[in-house]
Amino acid sequence: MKILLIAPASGQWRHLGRHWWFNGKTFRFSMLSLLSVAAASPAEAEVRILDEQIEEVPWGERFDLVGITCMTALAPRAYELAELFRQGGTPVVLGGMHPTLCPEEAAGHADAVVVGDAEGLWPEVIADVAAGKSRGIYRHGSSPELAGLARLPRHLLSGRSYATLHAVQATRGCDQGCAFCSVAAAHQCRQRRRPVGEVLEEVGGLAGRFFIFVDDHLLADREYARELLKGLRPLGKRWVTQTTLAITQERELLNLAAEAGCVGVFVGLETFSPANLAEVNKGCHRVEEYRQAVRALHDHGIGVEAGVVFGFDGDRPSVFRQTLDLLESLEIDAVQVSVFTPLPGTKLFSREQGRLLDWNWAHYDFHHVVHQPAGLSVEALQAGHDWVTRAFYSPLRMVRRVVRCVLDRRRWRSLPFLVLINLAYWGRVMRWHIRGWDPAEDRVRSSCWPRAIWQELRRWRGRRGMGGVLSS
Ligand code: B12
Ligand code: SF4
Repeated sequence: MKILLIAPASGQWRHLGRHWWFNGKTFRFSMLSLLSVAAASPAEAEVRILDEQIEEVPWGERFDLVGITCMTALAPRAYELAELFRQGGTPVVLGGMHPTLCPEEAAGHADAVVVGDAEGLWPEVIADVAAGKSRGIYRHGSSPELAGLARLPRHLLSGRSYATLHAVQATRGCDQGCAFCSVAAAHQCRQRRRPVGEVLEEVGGLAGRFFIFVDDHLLADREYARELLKGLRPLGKRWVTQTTLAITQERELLNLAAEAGCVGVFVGLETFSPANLAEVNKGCHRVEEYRQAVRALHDHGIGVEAGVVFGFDGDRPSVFRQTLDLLESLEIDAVQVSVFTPLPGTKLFSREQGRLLDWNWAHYDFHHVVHQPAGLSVEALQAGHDWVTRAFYSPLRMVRRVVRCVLDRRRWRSLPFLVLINLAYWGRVMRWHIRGWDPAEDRVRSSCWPRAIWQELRRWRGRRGMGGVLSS
């Protein structure tokens, strides 16, 4: 049986990997979703993985079954591909985050939909669909345990097109209940964990020194975290992950993480307003602790990529400049800027449906305004999001970050992470001509770059405009 597994890509992401410069490679590192589906496939199946960021769909070739994974922003492209294959007589199965959260919608475009993990359901789905007896939506009775997962067939991917094929997942889900988060919704605020021994065996078998934990909150369970970190220590690897700032409250854990080879973390700071955090039920972070937490991570040689979101009800035009200044003053190493987006299936979506301006899921990628903000115009929100992205990755600021890191011996370990990720985001700004302007100023003045450089130099020297939100 020939199975084609597709990771769709739309808009400017499609075929991005074909460019020889700024081709999005740094952001292509996981593919664990389809590798896991491939691993769960029957041994006799011939499986091929296709990534639309890199390759064209082989329309001329015949497959017995097509499986497509998708996040919300990629659902329209996934549905388009599904229609085309089904018109040609090939059955299609959909899975991944969006079909898990909107299974009825996805079922209208496919022969079968898998809700949640592929493991434990996929062989049955294949057999049913091949026999023309699909039950439509397939769900687990209860979420399966993560012990004994099959070995991932990483050889199905071409290493040249990815930053690394060494992505590993130790846990699934998150124990927090942030209202905007698809992970919280899909996993019902629960986290499942693989046996530490199996994770260590997988990591130990990876060639080279660097790998990525794609977990959403790797260090959520302290006991598990300690055991995992102690086991990682002798392997001498370097790795990055996502977590919350809670890790910085326990020195022992932070020391262990550093000794285990952690050189960078992504943390969703989201906003510098406590009221905004409360609006989305993000209870694991306190704004007044940001500064100390980031400092503690830096002191342990761990770089910090922060996620920030604009468009909360409390945000006004001044929020963009203020956030940029605070990110600088905290010495954040990299930032992922997002627009407030109620994703279908989340608590936020149920609450905010009445304020949605755009129902095209392709725009639910955190970079388009799809929701009516309370204190900003749609134009200002888009412009401010773009402007902060560009300004944070201006060459002047990037050089400053590198110099700061080089001057602090404790941070040297995280220097490669910092340089790589800054260049990657800068490349994105260049390739996609991200511009914007500061909504607190008039458009012409804020786009005048000699003036912007002059202001920056003044700010650098004076450290002005810190807003007084953070404790020192
Ligand atoms: C790694 C990652 C990325 C990586 C790589 C993604 C990739 N293609 O491999 C990168 C950096 C590229 C990325 C980018 C983005 N991401 Co992302 N990403 C993740 C992350 C952290 C882990 C995904 C992963 O590897 N999981 C491990 C695998 C094993 O688990 P899984 O995906 O759930 O797969 C299992 C099941 O779902 C099922 N399954 C999955 N697919 C299929 C298909 C079939 C046919 C079947 C049967 C079953 C099946 O079986 C699998 C095994 O059990 C998730 C968080 C998460 N927990 O999902 C966010 C996440 C998926 N990303 C998200 C977002 C929003 C984005 C961006 C839009 C962010 C941005 N602002 O730019 C971009 C989109 C880029 C684009 N347009 O293509 C959101 C999606 C929300 C939503 N509802 O759509 C998530 C959930 C993060 C979050 N907290 O909200 N991401
Ligand atoms: S802590 Fe992060 S992964 Fe967990 S629910 Fe909140 S946003 Fe989602």
